[in-house]
Amino acid sequence: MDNPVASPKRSSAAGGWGALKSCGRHLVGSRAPLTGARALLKANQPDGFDCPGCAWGDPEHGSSFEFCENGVKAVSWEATDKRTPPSFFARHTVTELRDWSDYALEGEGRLTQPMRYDAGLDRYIAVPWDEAFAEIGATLRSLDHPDQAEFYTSGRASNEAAYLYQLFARLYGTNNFPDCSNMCHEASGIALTQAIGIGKGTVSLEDFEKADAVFVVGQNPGTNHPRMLGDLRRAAERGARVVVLNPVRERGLERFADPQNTVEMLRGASRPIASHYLQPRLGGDMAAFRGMAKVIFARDDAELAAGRPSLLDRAFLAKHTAGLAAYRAAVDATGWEAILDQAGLTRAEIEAMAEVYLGADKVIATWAMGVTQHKHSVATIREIANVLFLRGHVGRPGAGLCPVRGHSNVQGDRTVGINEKPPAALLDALEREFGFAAPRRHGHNVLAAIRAMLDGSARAFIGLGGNFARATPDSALVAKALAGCELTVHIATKLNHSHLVPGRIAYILPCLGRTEIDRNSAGKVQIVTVEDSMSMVHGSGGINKPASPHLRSEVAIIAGIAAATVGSDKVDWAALADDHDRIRELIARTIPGFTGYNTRVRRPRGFLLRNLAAERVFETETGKATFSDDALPEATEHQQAKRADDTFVLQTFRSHDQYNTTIYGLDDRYRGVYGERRVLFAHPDDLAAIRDRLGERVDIRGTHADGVVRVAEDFRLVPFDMPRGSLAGYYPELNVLVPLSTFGAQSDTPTSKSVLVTLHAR
Ligand SMILES: Nc1nc2c(c(=O)[nH]1)N[C@H]1C(S)=C(S)[C@@H](COP(=O)(O)OP(=O)(O)OC[C@H]3O[C@@H](n4cnc5c(=O)[nH]c(N)nc54)[C@H](O)[C@@H]3O)O[C@H]1N2
Ligand SMILES: Nc1nc2c(c(=O)[nH]1)N[C@H]1C(S)=C(S)[C@@H](COP(=O)(O)OP(=O)(O)OC[C@H]3O[C@@H](n4cnc5c(=O)[nH]c(N)nc54)[C@H](O)[C@@H]3O)O[C@H]1N2
Ligand SMILES: [Mo]
Repeated sequence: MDNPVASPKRSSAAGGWGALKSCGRHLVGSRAPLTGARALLKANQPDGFDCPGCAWGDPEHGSSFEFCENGVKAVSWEATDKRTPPSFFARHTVTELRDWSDYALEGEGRLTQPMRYDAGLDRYIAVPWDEAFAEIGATLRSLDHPDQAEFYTSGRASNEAAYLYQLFARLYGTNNFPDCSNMCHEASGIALTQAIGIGKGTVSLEDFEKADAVFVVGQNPGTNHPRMLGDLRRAAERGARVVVLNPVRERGLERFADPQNTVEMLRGASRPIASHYLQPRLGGDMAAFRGMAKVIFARDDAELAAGRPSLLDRAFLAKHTAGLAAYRAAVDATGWEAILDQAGLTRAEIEAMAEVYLGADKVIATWAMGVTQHKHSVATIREIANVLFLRGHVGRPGAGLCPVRGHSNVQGDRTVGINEKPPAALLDALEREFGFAAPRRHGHNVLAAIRAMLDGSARAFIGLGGNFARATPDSALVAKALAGCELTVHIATKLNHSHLVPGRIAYILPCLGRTEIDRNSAGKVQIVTVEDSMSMVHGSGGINKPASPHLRSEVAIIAGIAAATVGSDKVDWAALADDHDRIRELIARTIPGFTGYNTRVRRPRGFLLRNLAAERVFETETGKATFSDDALPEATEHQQAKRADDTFVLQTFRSHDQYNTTIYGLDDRYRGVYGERRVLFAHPDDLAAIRDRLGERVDIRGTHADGVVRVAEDFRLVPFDMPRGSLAGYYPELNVLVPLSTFGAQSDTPTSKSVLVTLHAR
């Protein structure tokens, strides 16, 4: 037998040798194969660090390393031995660096020292930490009002860093917490709070072992949550039905070869995952679920008429839910024509979905960005919840609602207080503990923060991680917004484009990554904690030597800025930075669910934050699981595009070689794209017509009529199995086309999965 790694079998399934080969390349490419490999063995282990990749849960017996290709990339990206020291910045002006790609910038490696922008030289120059803190503090204090400052969080920040950050900003006097989740699962939080009283999912990993049917909606786990594929595959092997709703045929959802299964790897075998693969139109999921509900009600009516028992969980509906009658009326009022047109599915396909649902005792629904980044995302998620309620699929084993989170701690950051509309109970608790009057005004989310920076009412931007300038819509406008600030501060591990649109006073503050050892002044190793998509809170401690002796932990950096801004009378910042146990004690005293935090988090696998909805206690306005009765959108973007000649609906998604705005490589292996990112996927028939009219390469123009001209230039057309009339391409290159002025109802989430565009010859 060939050496499998040297000559990998090309398999058409996700995972498999392709994944292993890719891992080897990423470890070697990071120029840190040893540190990287050692680090990998500790990822998601009880005594290691939490994988900075995704927010999927960890298995109960955390002893065997769960292989994950994209976890490898995330770890080796951080554990690289490449550096961007002050000499790098001496060689390159900021203006010059602005022309570099995202890939090239982060490819230069880890930041090593705090840097201050010198406008005269157009370069970043190294500064001592204390000088940086003093000037940042003085500038924040000089603003007319605390609401002139924006405190952005990216979801990799630990619970400890996020808690300190919100405490600092509130002591300073504002609730301006734009957060990456505003562009991500905001709609899930809002819809679930309305429906079940808590903005989180209700399932655990164990539920996937019991489910009879799993609906995977608007999600590409083969790339973005690879460890979820293992759970889906095991479910499929047990005979559970896996129903995929995705306009695009994602290979990872069709077949999967488990890299941990030796026999399978040697035989080049793979297993089918999806039992049903349905390809709705972009934004058509609400209609698809509404159609299912119509079928379910009709089937139930027929059973009752024939004198047989109801197909619905009548006991659950009566005892635990509110609003069923209004929902039923809304379903009855929705015609099949609208359903089929919006969903882009046949009636037979929707009936098949309903049959799977009716044939299963335990149903789970999972979803991600394909659902949350539309105008009607909140209504869609409520519709998914409505359908699950009908047969009582919430709050019992093997069933439930599962928004699959993005960043590894985006859920935890919210739990510990990153919230621009904080509940009174949180502010009351902070006031009691720290003896200050917390600001009660609602603050800014991402879109409000951008508007405020653009109109001059916000003048300072602090970024705890992330890449605000590239992750947000209308990239050019956002760059202008940041550059117009009096102060910009970025706490980061690698250089990115947000750092290259400096405010008048601008800093890049380099921090330790999660894989690195964090020691306090007494040499004691510190851990941080994170919460996964299943509400499990666990510890994370680095094992690698820090990338530079000058790096500080995120906690220490926030503490330094806070002390220089609000002083240390109310909070002893230095003491908290020195011992994270003290921060956890404060969290335990002010955030519900964290009693005994320091002990419980040191148990293998950590602890589960109590989720009342999973126990069928629904803290909604009605005190019950609550049905919605929304009408379908009047016209989805697809329907609008059909009316206008030559208009397409574009979704922006992730390639297999990227982590959000971080580009690891230029391949998208599962979609057959190699060495390039400026591609535009289209249905083969659409593609042929476009090519005849315009040629191989096209420019894309946004058609949203708000006076802003939006053009993305030079994209190569690639045929793909997807509905006609839709296009797909990569974020962040296409963010120039996503309008700031279209966003989700209630959620304010940019509509990154439904952008109206036209194509033009080059
Ligand atoms: N390796 C890696 N892992 C990641 C990330 C990463 O960039 N790289 N990002 C992390 C983050 S922050 C997040 S939020 C998650 C994102 O995880 P995903 O939500 O899987 O991310 P996207 O690539 O945006 O994929 C969206 C999927 O939804 C489909 N889709 C688009 N529009 C629709 C629609 O209208 N209906 C339906 N049914 N489907 C639709 C697309 O075809 C695509 O398959 O992953 C996290 N994990
Ligand atoms: N068009 C379009 N736009 C989108 C999306 C989309 O699907 N389409 N998705 C949206 C979603 S779901 C999200 S979550 C956002 C993501 O938005 P962000 O969270 O703002 O972006 P990231 O690309 O994850 O941030 C990458 C940067 O984080 C820094 N970083 C990495 N690790 C660490 C660390 O440990 N500590 C610190 N302090 N910094 C670190 C590095 O400097 C790196 O350059 O983008 C959104 N934007
Ligand atoms: Mo996300």
